[in-house]
Amino acid sequence: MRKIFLGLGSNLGNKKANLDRAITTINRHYDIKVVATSSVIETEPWGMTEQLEFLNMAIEIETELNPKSLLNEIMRIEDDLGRVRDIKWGPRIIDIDILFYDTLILNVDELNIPHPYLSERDFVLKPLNEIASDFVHPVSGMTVKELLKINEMELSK
Ligand code: PH2
Ligand code: MG
Ligand code: MG
Repeated sequence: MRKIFLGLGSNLGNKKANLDRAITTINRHYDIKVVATSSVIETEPWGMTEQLEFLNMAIEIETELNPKSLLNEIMRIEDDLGRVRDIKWGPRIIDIDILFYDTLILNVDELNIPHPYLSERDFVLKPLNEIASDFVHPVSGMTVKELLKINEMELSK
């Protein structure tokens, strides 16, 4: 079975409700099943720091959709949940990112898998480590557990 992981984030409105709705909506999709969910963690904004704290989590899904179709479906779900696309890395009701699509490495236009900033983001690695600690990053060859450890060492410098 292929291992596909998504990262979820929200920092506008009722953040917990937004994450819950996202999971419900994803799971209701005819060709996507949510098979694992991490806990929800509160995180400091990364990249653009002048904004509200986020709630973040990671989930594992099963789907037969190819990466491009999966991205399209995810963007449609974000739109349905009221996502407005304006500032890069800015505040959002819901953000759903493809983190890993099994061992696939893909960089075309707006679709970059594995997620390009994954290894630098503790708000991704921490929840992901709960459900995918031994998953191997197909580019670096390191497990999520190892990436989290390195990330924590970098942050404590
Ligand atoms: N998402 C961003 C930018 N910064 N910071 C946190 N803590 N959590 C996020 O999900 C997040 C962020 C762009 O997608
Ligand atoms: Mg994102
Ligand atoms: Mg996104």
